[in-house]
Amino acid sequence: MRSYRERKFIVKPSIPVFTAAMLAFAAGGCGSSPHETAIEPWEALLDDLRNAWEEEDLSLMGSLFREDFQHHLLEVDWDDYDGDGIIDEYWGLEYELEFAGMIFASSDSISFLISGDSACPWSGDSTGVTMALNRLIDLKVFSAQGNTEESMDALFLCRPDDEGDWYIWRWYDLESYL
Ligand SMILES: [Ca+2]
Repeated sequence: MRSYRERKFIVKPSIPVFTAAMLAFAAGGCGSSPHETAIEPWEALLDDLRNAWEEEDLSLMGSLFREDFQHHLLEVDWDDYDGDGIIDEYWGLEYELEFAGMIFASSDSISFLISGDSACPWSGDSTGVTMALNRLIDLKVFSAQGNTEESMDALFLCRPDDEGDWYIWRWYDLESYL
């Protein structure tokens, strides 16, 4: 796997991917539920995503996704990650874990903050079971070789699998600020 992520930490403006922006628009207008006391399954997933990153726990991270998981990248990050000669606009579970493992291997500690509380049924799923969550992610990686920071708007789509267990189905990078 190439060391692609360094490019992602480079400070430069980026243009949101059109389709992802449309998805964000479709997910707009969602309300939060400030009066809910029990944590919703999709919120628990994002809490665990944070824990997996900060505790550098690939096992936990792997439990948050399924085989059909897709992480859609900003256009500046599109590349031929699997070497088949075709530019990849997203990657799946295997590359998500490989990417995280690469970051973990080179870091002393990681801060992975997720902010935002919107959640609503995703308009792309007529059954209404898939939840759309817009979040701001602040990722800081500390290492002896230097620290890196990334701030990213992202859209997560969460849904239950055949067993009824919730998982992160899609992750869309929408806009990078650092
Ligand atoms: Ca490819």
